[in-house]
Amino acid sequence: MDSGDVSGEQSADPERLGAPAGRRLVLGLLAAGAAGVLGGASIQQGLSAVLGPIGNRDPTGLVGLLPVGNTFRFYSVTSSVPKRDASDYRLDITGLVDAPRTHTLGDLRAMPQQELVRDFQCVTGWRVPEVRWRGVRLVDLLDDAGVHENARAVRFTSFDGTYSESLTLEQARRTDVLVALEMLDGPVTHEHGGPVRLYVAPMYGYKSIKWLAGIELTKDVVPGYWERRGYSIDGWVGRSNGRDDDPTG
Ligand SMILES: Nc1nc2c(c(=O)[nH]1)N[C@H]1C(S)=C(S)[C@@H](COP(=O)(O)O)O[C@H]1N2
Ligand SMILES: [Mo]
Repeated sequence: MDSGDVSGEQSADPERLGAPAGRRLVLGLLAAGAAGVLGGASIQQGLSAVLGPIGNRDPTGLVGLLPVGNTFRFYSVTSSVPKRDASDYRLDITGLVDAPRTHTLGDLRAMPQQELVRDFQCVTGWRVPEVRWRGVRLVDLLDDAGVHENARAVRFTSFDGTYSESLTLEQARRTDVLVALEMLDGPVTHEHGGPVRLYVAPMYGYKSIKWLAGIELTKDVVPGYWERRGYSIDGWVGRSNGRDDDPTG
């Protein structure tokens, strides 16, 4: 089975990894930038390339302040993830539903698509503004399967075999929660969690599970991977994890 290397926020909470080395590197890069060692567009490319791995474990929050351009980091808690495409991708909808479903990529592409242009923000401090997302509204998939009255939450699993996430049923029914087939004006790439990932627009990036494989309706919320390691179950941007001011006041 073909396997793609992705690395990033691996086994430890990025906010708890040792600070000193990261801080030294960050300050060194700031100095390099200030001295004009790099020029023009190459500053962004150079720093992005170097900062990729550092950004994944940025306990200082300083990386988020650097002028590195608004780029994504690629995160995975596993060292490799199998590749899936239209021939073998499946999305299972199970649990407290009338009609469990298995959708192929073709099935999902044939459903009505919703487009959203929204910022993407990781709780560790980086943000990519105005990303274009396209996919099936999660609520449409839930309605199609017929959610039981006693279901209160949704559990998401990944074909990386390790990551998981959760939403309350109320959150899952929001129209700005997508089972995304496209981001950044093209199919969701393998590194970004393709062919299908979740996109929870109003919440921090960790809610947007990559390599989505399973949607299970449950009685209660089952905390996800990072939530069992200290992140808030409700990941509203600006209202949790103490990193941002609440834009709603
Ligand atoms: N399967 C899986 N999904 C995941 C993660 C992960 O490690 N594995 N990391 C989460 C976090 S913390 C963030 S910020 C985003 C990053 O998305 P990107 O890798 O496309 O930039 O994915 C989220 N979804
Ligand atoms: Mo994140």
